Amino acid sequence: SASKLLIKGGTVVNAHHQEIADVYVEDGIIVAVKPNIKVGDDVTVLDATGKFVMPGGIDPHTHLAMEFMGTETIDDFFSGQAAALAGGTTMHIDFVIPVKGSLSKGFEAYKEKAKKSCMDYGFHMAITKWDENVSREMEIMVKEKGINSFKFFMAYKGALMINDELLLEGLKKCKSLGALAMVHAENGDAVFEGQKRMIELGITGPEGHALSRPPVLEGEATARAIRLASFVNTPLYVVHVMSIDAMEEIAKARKSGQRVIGEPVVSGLVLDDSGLWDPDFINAAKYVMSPPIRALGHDKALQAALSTGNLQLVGTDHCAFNSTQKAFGIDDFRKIPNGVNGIEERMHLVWDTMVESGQISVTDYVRITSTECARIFNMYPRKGAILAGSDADIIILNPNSSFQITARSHHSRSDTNVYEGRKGKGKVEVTIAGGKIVWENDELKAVPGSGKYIEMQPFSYLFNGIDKADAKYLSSLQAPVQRSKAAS
Ligand code: DUC
Ligand code: ZN
Ligand code: ZN
Ligand code: ZN
Repeated sequence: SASKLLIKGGTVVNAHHQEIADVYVEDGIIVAVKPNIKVGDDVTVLDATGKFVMPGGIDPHTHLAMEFMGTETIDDFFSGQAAALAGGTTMHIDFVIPVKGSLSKGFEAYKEKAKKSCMDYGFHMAITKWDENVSREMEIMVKEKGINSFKFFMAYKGALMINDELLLEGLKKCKSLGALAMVHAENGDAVFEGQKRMIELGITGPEGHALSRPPVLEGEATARAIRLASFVNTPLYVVHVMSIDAMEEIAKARKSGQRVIGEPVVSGLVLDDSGLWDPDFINAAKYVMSPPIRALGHDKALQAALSTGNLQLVGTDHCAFNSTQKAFGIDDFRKIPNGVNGIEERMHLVWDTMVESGQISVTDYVRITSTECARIFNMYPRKGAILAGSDADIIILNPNSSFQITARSHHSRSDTNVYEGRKGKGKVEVTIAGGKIVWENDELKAVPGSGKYIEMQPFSYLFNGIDKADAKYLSSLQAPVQRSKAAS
């Protein structure tokens, strides 16, 4: 029956180890991983000889069915996840946006949107303002709702942005709850100024988007967030690291021992900003995301940082819009909905760019596309591993086959694709989610409602020893110096 599966003869890859072995799955769980497993004829057998058997991808950063910039992202929890499965990703973590300032209402709204899920998912929570109620609700989210990460926006002035005072409050609250603080790091005041400058110069097209918010603004905000997290002594996760400037701040902080995680996204790793100068508006507008895709050179530097361990895992920021939505900004780049696709393309593009090119090993590939995400958000080894007892979220990748990307055949609802025409080596031939074959022979069998909500517990490994460091700091504070009140 479909609930019993044997994957035979492949190279089974985990983040620290690879070996030729069989993988036996029953009722959605991996039961055994060892050579020469014998089974009865009620078991579906997949031959993986010459192929890699790896944990399904986990995308730490997506926006499905999100209301944003006067519209809603074109992929919902079904189409976005279907696209994910076709590209070898079996879980994602999406950002809940509060409703009318209420985290609980936002959470309920997202649980409702996610009812059509065809793969497992988890949630981060975006914090877009600060008051006592938000602080109280953060506690409920962590203790009762399975959320262990909160994202703060240092950009989007007048909409989502919070200032340093509130960011500090948020960092302290995250620390007390054992939740991971995440930041969108761009200097929002300076971006606002940069945008005005472009419009005054008459630069209203998509290229104005990149010119108005250069890497220096990402570097500044990244450095500031890192220092504030150091002051509070709590771990920090920097989402969508797009520039050398931001990456170098993260590398420096990590070298000094600070617990900072840097997440590059696929668009930043494999694209450069040249598309934004395309004379065709839609061709250019499809590349508009924030922070912007950078000039040639940043891409290669971010790849190198991933390979040396200065950056830790790869997301997508999948936030897809179609041409009609992108056209909202035809007269003013500030009105172009920000976001690019990637949930379907991530596993292939990272394989081709990083493994096929020889920059990283296959075990490293598993770490940066799956295991590290599971560890950071406290889901390991249920997720991110091919071990007895882990969820049966598995892909079979053929390194000798090839992929080709086009909007004509992708599974996203968008009519464009920022990776249009890309080809590469390595193809996900089979995707197994929750023990079921959902992608095989280029055929998708995504079942709405089959995805589960994965609750994530606080105090991941990033918090180990934080209290000791605090105690050391406190004990190092000397008694106040006693000074005589009389003037001498
Ligand atoms: N950047 C995007 O491009 N889209 C969604 C939100 C964000 O920060
Ligand atoms: Zn082993
Ligand atoms: Zn962001
Ligand atoms: Zn995002």
